[in-house]
Amino acid sequence: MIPKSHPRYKSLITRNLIAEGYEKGIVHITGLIAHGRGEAFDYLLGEKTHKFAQRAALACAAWLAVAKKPVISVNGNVAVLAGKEIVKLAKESGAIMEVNLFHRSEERIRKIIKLLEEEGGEKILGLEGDARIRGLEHARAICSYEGIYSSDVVLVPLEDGDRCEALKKMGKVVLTIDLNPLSRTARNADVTIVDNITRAIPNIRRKYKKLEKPKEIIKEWDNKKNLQDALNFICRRLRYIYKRGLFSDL
Ligand code: PTJ
Repeated sequence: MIPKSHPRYKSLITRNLIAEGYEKGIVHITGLIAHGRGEAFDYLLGEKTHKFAQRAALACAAWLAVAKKPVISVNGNVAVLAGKEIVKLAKESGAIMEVNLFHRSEERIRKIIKLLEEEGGEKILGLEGDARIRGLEHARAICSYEGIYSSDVVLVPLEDGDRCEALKKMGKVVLTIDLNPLSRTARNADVTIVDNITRAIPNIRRKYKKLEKPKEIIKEWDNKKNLQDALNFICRRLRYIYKRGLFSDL
């Protein structure tokens, strides 16, 4: 039991979710490594949602609103960290949920679908595996025809860079959530929310509910500039701490 008074309570609880998810066979073992990388970047961000993440969440909501066939891709980490919120976002935005795994296994897909159904999710795709993401080899290319394959806009949080690129080449609008602004996924997506998924999904939902003039938001969106803002923030923060020797503040 982690005491609520622990200064890193939230972070430790989130870490436990990932560890339990692994023990239940939902999170892939490499999901633990991916989580650690995410934690490191969240540390640099001060574990807060910044303006650049707010702006990207708004752009993401705008794309979900104008999409003809929006799909939200769910992997092991996403399911345990934000399953409940993803189900709500899918319902509110009319998006289809597809369990789409990098390390594909039917057993894990079934477990993730069950988890999402327990949170109220319906008609979750993933098991069909009747289409392929073009340009990728092996099982990581498999997807659902009715889901990712025929989508126009796809939200792929915590995604692998190769698959993000392949989805772009298929002509999809790719929205992502990635704490690492330097990752290939972050740099290739149309909208990158540099924030923790635990904060980002509720944030997209808030923006979606109050959304006005989505087409204008999309027209003005500049993902590269926004990513640069995220990087600049991290650099400024590190420089500030370095200059003042306030290492305990980091
Ligand atoms: O369940 P599977 O088989 O589909 O596998 C899922 C993982 C995450 C293991 C797989 O997609 C993978 O290996 O991803 P990568 O290439 O490690 O990329 C994950 C990205 O997500 C990294 O850039 C991390 O910094 C970032 N990340 C990790 N945790 C979070 C995060 N971003 C936002 N919120 C997080 N909590």
